[in-house]
Amino acid sequence: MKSDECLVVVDVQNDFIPGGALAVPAGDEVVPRINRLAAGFDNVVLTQDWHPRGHASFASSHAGKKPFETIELSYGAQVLWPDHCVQGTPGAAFHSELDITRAQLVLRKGHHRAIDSYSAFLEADRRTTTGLAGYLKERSLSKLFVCGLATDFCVAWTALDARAAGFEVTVIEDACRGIDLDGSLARAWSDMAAAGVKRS
Ligand code: VGL
Ligand code: ZN
Repeated sequence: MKSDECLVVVDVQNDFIPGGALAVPAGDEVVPRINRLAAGFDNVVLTQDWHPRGHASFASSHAGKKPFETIELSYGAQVLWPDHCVQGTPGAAFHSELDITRAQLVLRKGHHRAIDSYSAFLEADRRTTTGLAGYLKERSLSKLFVCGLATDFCVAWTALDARAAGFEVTVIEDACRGIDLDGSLARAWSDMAAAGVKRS
């Protein structure tokens, strides 16, 4: 428990839990683990996937497209998802057993209709920032411990962008669960290792 350390809890929201619109297998298992972890940190930040209706990452926004297909958007390839984490809906809410009382910041991302954001730092156009790096730097939180859902999407992109922004980053594997779409989980771990993300 050090004052330069921060636990970053990624997207532990109902739609990513079994029964939700974009369920991550065994996603619920991270909840008690994260609650235990959070009790040991002075600094805790949560992220929340927070899309407007008709978001560009939803298959339903593109005629003839189905979830899990990939299309080209102005900024590049985009996987299409079922409608999920729509602002203000129960699916976008945090899991009811996630203990968020000690969280100091809830960073919402993916709120621009035309741009997705797996990363809590940089949106999918790779230009628009969320402001999180500035927040953490102003608070001198240089060592980040990342957990949550999903390992191979929002956790991995967040960890990679955190490294690129100069943070020391550890992903806590047993407090994450992945989607694993066409080998994405193995790819995420090798990309993170190559970028100097620690795995614990
Ligand atoms: C996520 C796909 C779409 C995630 C968010 O939290 O990993 N994945 N939106
Ligand atoms: Zn999303």
